[in-house]
Amino acid sequence: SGQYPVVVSTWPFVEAVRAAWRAVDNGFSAVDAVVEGCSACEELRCDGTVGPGGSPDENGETTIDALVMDGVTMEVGAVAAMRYVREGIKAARLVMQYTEHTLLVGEKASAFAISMGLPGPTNLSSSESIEKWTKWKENDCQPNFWKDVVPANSCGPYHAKDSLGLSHGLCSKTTNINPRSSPIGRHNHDTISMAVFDKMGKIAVGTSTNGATFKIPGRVGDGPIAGSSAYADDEVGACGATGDGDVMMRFLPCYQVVESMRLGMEPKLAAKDAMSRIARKFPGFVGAVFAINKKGVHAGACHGWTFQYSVRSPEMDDVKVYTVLP
Ligand code: SD4
Repeated sequence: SGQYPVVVSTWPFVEAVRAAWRAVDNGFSAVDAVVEGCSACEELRCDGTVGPGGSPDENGETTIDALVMDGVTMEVGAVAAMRYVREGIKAARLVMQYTEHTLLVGEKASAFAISMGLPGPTNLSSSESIEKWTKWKENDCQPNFWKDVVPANSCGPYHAKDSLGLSHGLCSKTTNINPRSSPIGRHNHDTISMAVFDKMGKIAVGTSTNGATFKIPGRVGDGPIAGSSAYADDEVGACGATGDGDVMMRFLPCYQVVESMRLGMEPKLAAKDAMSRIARKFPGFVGAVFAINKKGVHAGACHGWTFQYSVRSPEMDDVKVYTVLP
């Protein structure tokens, strides 16, 4: 019908939405269009943080978490902490399309992606990511993701090293471990999450991210978790999320949003409710979701920051960016 296709994305990732729009408008499926849109963001390195060369971990390495979900078949493909392969969303799609699995991780995810024809192994660092990491290491080296108590005989934040970069004995003490103030912010958020309704009204969602800046190596965020960073159900609608994935993945906010809409809640209320459930337990958390129902009604909600999401639908001439205040 006239209300489709529709593309929605976190943040003002206008080029990514245009790429997905071109795809659906040319008759591509929702899944194909989501892959096109998220790939565009990876190639453009949206905000300097999605895709290769984005936010490094404590060791200076950049990795990728990505997810694709088909809201008709409820099939999901995802990769987490993927190294050496630049095309996260395409790797996720390969998992969904060619395997019975849902999530592949780490080096084995890379090996799978490369075996299926994606370019690699390649270095995911960029001059920007190396510079960012070097500065962090040389200056404050503030451990972002450690609680203030670590076992006495452990190295704790193991990047706590001497001026030569060496850890010795039980590692030099870090004086200043911040209790968790959210390290995620507008310009180190690193995530595209996108929903597409194709011409037939079929829905797919996708996510691609480098995760959290200076994360502990091995950390996997909400990006590759269906129901957390994104969720779609053809009968109801879709949701995409961004923010502090370590907290958000405990609540599956996008699953929550879709289920609330299934019960008849308007997108705005469903989105707000998903945020406030998290905020009740973690008042300092930073995050946001967008929600869209089958009628094409969309809304956003956020906590701890101002959120923007982008939409392209048939009655618009171009992508429109919506701003949501906390
Ligand atoms: C993560 N959710 O890995 C991602 C990061 C993000 O806005 O979305 N930041 O936690």
